[in-house]
Amino acid sequence: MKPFKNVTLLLPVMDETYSLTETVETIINTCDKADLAEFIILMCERTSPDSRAVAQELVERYGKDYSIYIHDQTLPFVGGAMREGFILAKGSHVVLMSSDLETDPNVIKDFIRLAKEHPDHIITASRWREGGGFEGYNKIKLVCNLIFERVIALFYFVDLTDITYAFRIFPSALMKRIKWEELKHPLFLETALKPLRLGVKFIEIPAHWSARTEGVSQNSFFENFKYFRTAWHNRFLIRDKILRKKKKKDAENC
Ligand SMILES: Nc1nc2c(ncn2[C@@H]2O[C@H](COP(=O)(O)OP(=O)(O)OP(=O)(O)O)[C@@H](O)[C@H]2O)c(=O)[nH]1
Ligand SMILES: [Mg+2]
Repeated sequence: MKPFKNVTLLLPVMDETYSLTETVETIINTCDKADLAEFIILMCERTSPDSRAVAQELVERYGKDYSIYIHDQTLPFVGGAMREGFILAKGSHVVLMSSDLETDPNVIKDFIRLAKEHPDHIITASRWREGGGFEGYNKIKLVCNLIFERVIALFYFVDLTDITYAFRIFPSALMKRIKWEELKHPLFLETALKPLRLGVKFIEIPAHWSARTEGVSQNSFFENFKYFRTAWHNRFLIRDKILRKKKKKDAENC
């Protein structure tokens, strides 16, 4: 497995404006420039004109010093956006996060520090670890989330506490080799389950979740029940069904 060289940040955007700016600027201000490969702002035709204008402003303001660009997705939904991001990523590592500030950008420097020490691991944020937490999370969703996390951890024989939180840093080569299936929010769960089936090691660090202060979630409460189907489907997948066939030139990358 390759050492850490730098990281690609994937930022899907629907209706965020100042949250997107704060996300990008916090990362720029708290991380070493040499560690940042690029920011890919992922958009679709439903992304608001205000968000697009803010993204364009960021490209103009920081484009000279940092590689920041907008990618218009062709696959649908947030999972589709992320999957295209994995393919595009030029960094040795890639971060899955949001631009609504529900994934604290101050955590990125810790992801990078740990990815340097463990380049072949997945470093993942947990809201359930001591030092992490939830602010403004719907009470019913919170109880459902806790039960779901425990059930899935048991089902997969792991001691992870927050498998559904879409806030992780991965080796890019791994993400490019996996045959992703989900297009909507269950992709976030799939990004933990398929690597677990492959025996990839995870390290959890605490993170604090605060509810977004602008825009709306694209995930309805009932959509969350589809996570059970994803968990069941992936549990018994064998390696050959998870990985793409290796091309000769990729062989030494993974
Ligand atoms: N490019 C793109 N971005 C999306 C799409 N759907 C959601 N996003 C963005 O992806 C991020 C996460 O989406 P949310 O809908 O907030 O999902 P979530 O916070 O994981 O889910 P909840 O906790 O259930 O609200 C946000 O920054 C959204 O703007 C999409 O179809 N395309
Ligand atoms: Mg969100």
